[in-house]
Amino acid sequence: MLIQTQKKIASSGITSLEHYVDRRRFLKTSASALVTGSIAAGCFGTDEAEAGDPDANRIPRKKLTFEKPSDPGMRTDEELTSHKDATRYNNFYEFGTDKSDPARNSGQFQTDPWSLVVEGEVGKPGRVPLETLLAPHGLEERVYRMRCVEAWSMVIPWVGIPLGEILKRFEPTSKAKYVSFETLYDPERMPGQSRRVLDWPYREGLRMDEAMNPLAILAVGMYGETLPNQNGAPLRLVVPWKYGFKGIKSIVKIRLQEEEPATSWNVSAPREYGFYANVNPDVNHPRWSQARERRIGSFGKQPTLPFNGYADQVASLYRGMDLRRHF
Ligand SMILES: Nc1nc2c(c(=O)[nH]1)N[C@H]1C(S)=C(S)[C@@H](COP(=O)(O)O)O[C@H]1N2
Ligand SMILES: [Mo]
Repeated sequence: MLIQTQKKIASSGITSLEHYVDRRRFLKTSASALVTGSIAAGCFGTDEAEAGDPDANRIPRKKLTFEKPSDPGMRTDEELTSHKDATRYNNFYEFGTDKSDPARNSGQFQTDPWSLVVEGEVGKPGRVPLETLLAPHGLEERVYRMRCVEAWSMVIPWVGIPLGEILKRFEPTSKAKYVSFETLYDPERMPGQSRRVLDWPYREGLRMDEAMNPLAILAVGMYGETLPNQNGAPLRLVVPWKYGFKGIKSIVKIRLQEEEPATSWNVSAPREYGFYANVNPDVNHPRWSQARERRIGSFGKQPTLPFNGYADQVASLYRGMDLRRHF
């Protein structure tokens, strides 16, 4: 499985992925190795860092490997977005609203120690250190398309754990119909939060059956390493059939509940952003047509697919629903 992966990536001939491919040559480890520090700290080449390069003052990432092969539906063979683009062109308003701000302003953000609070409609609520949260699970790699509502997209190799596997450990009650997520609120460490550009802390949510769909993951890494801060370290949500803003970063709290949770973008601009936000080329955002998208790193535009190309896996979740609500 691992060898096949290397071939596939090598054959795409993307030179900026050299390091990524190198990093795949590691012994199997479990998710616990991520946080017990048993993997050597690696960084994306101090040799690569140029003057003014955000990598120059970045806290080093750790190399990751994954135990569980993921099936073909979870691994597109489209060309990967370069590591550089995926880590320099970001939306993470806690560190500024320009695309280059998160990489420039998040380098020193400390994510260790980190813990997650799980509360609400669960049999076993509590605050769990990240290492305890991850320890029982094997990491998986998922190569997903990511589509932002601003009409650009990327292809990213995530490393993570199915969200449903994690939620089950907390024993959801029969009243758990929705999951609500919250990002850290700490304006001292996240300077963008001192401006009221959004209703802080950033909050997102899923319906319980969406959360249990095997495509939904909590990611702890990308390109074979722990997440860069600008991509939502140490723990972020990835739901590839929805617009990027659903993929909440740097999560500190998960709450299971009976009612549909409030979400930051919907609270801030209800005419523009809904709760479902399933990728839909037929429903336009007031400012951006959703029919086509620009794949970062390539020229021109390509058509956007319903549910971002994951309709086979998720369309059944929405049978009988008004498609307009999908925005
Ligand atoms: N906490 C938080 N999460 C966030 C955002 C944000 O501003 N704050 N931006 C969202 C948006 S709009 C997108 S497109 C993706 C971008 O993820 P990436 O930078 O890893 O590509 O993160 C999402 N998650
Ligand atoms: Mo986005």
